[in-house]
Amino acid sequence: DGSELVDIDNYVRANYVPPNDEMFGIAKGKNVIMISMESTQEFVINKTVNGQEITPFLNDFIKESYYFNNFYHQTGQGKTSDSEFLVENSLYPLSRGAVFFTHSGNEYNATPEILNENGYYTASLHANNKSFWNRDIMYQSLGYKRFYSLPDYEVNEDNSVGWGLKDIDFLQQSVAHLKAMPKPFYSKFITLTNHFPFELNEEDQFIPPYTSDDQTVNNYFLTVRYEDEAIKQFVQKLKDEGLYEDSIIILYGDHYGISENHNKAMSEYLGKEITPFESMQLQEVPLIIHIPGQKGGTMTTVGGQIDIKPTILHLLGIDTKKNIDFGSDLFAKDRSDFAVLRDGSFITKDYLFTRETCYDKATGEPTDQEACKPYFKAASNELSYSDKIIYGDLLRFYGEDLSEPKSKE
Ligand code: GP9
Ligand code: MN
Repeated sequence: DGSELVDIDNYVRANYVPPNDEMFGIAKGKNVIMISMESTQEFVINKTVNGQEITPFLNDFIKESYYFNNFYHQTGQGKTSDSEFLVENSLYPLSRGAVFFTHSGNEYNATPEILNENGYYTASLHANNKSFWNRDIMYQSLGYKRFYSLPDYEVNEDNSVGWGLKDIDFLQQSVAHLKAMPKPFYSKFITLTNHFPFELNEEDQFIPPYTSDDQTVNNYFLTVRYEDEAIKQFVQKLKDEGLYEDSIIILYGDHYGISENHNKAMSEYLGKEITPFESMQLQEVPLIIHIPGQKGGTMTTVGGQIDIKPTILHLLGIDTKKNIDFGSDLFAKDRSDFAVLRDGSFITKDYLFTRETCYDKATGEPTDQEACKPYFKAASNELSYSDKIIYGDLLRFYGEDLSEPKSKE
């Protein structure tokens, strides 16, 4: 029965943070265009290679958007699929394997399902085989009305590289799909060109390459620069087609692209040693939310992908008080600065805890364990309660009156 959900429900209720009145419903009825930026880490934003910006478009776009610069990916082995899981369920992925494969038959209460109930059309768009990461099956559990996958795109040798259709072509071709959708729509785009090993044709290299002896890192800057161009052209097309003003645009990085195997070149690029503290800071990914008519600004709150679901729902004016969400609205005034990563590391306003060491964020140096101690319980509760929900398929009981003890038969 649902008794196992009672404790968890109490925990989530106790941690509920009410929305910011000034932001709640500010995008009511607007389309949602969300882009998962493949392997895009925060460290490239507002940075240069050989004096040239790596993300010139995003650097400008940030100035007219809300930009969260202390935002972390929380994915595990399920990589992109884990980020999708986090963003749309406000649950943590699993510590091993990909929940998209292992628990696709569970009951969920995901953003697409909630938005269907609120009059939205919901679609995911990704120019890859539909069964990759078991998406075709999992998307049914998440409530997607439509999955535009490989057969929905014109893919040939000229417009492909690496993993498949190039981002510029993918996003350009996708606009026709957007135009055909009933309004308002919630749409999620999953980019691909900036995927390891970051292959790119000569004609798509918009900046001169970085010249370390690490080819992966050198290539990464080029494919991030290409992705930036793809998003720029996409936004322009949204404007040309009259979709821009009626849509909020949400961009986030799905997970890291540069692993610790590349610390030598990264240390050279960043001009500092990559300590465990710096490795954690490299798990930051960009989050950009553009709302038409809003000036935006830089938001320094510490958060993660788990916070996106309540954030979006509140912007659209949808209440989340009864949801089993582990994240909280990033615009909420009373939210605590807190992000828990899947390996149990966590980040607060002033401290960062990883590999049994507590770091002072101001100095990047280890500090007294006592400073991190107050957060240990919360960090482990977050992960273990979320795991319980997934392993027990507990959202089957969501919506039942949990205060009524069920009679045993
Ligand atoms: C595949 C794409 C990339 O469809 O989402 O997956 P990843 O390897 O990044 O998890
Ligand atoms: Mn990915």
